[in-house]
Amino acid sequence: MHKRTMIQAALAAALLAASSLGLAQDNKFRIGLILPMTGQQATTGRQIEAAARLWMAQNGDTVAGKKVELIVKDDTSVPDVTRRLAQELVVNEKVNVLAGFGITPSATATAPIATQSKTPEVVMAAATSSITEASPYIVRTSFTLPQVSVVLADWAPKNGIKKVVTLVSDYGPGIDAEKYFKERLQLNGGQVTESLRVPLRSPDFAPFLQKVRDAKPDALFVFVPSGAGAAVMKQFVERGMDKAGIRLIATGDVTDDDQLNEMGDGALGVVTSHHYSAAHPSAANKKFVEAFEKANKGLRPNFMAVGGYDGMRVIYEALKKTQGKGGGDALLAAMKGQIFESPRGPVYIDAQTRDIVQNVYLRKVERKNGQLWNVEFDVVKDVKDPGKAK
Ligand code: VNL
Repeated sequence: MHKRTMIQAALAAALLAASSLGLAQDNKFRIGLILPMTGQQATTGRQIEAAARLWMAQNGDTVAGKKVELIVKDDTSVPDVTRRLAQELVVNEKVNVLAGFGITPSATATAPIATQSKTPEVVMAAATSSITEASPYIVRTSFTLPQVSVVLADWAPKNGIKKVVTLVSDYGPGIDAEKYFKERLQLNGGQVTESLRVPLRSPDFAPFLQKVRDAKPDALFVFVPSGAGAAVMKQFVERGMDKAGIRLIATGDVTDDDQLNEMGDGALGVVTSHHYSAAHPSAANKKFVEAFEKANKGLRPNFMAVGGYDGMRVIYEALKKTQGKGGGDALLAAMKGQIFESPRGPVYIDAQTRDIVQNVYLRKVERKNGQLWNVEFDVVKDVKDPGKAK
């Protein structure tokens, strides 16, 4: 055997031994929550940790006779760090479930560890379509970029938007958004005339926006990850794009509830598609938003918080169903097919794909009671990830 293969085999054996040992050892149920708590994606970590803690405060920390322990680790959104932390959590801390994952590369870097140790990996944030295919132990409670992008590409041409330039972060979810938006727009008789990609780390939007100005499309379609939307919005307005008659349309990651209020009037009227708005008018969501704000000094929950909150529900329900006696395979089986009402609306975990099926809403930024909100004005129900159809 090659040295590398031997090391991998030894590691796989260690991971498996560690995870099965963990089962019988004590009466604890450990959730290893790996998130970006510092660095460019820190808002995502803050939202998800707060949501997980809210879930536990509301639902207790004893489930099926087990004491639930949340172990939070900061991966600074560096995938090598995510992988190392996941390995330590499985081998040393004997976690029963791995969860979190702020960005796609972190989720996929952990996939081999989930597979080898037979530990469910609950992806609460990352949203590239293919993530769930990286391991049969991955279950997702966030969303996918194809899921929300096709809905906007159906809306646009019916609303005077035919010629579009796309601008996305140059990695998994951005490439998904670009591809699925473009294909669907073309199918609907529209056209993407140019596809621009900006780096994920410290992007400078100015030169790209200048290109868009010169191209004079009906609209600019944007995807950037949570936390980066305010910068795009600011530069879009500063460069007078809206005055030049170019509309901004985007996935809801751009008009992120975490930052929306700071974006100011420049954001008014921007139409986006997404699976969650803090303004979603349901009793369940009202309760969720109020409780979240109360527990976090007025911080408004965003779509990351909802992915974390629902992820905790999926884990708790699986623990209940297996009566605290299940290993990774039993937990995974109990996660598949779960159906429930989320603050975002009705959802289920597709048993075949392990991905979330949910409503996708069209929303417009409006000012209400002095605050900016993504106000939903239309909905497409039970949208499956289009990336899985092939
Ligand atoms: C991803 C997708 C990350 C959408 C995001 O924010 C987001 C990802 C941190 O898959 O990396 O809004």
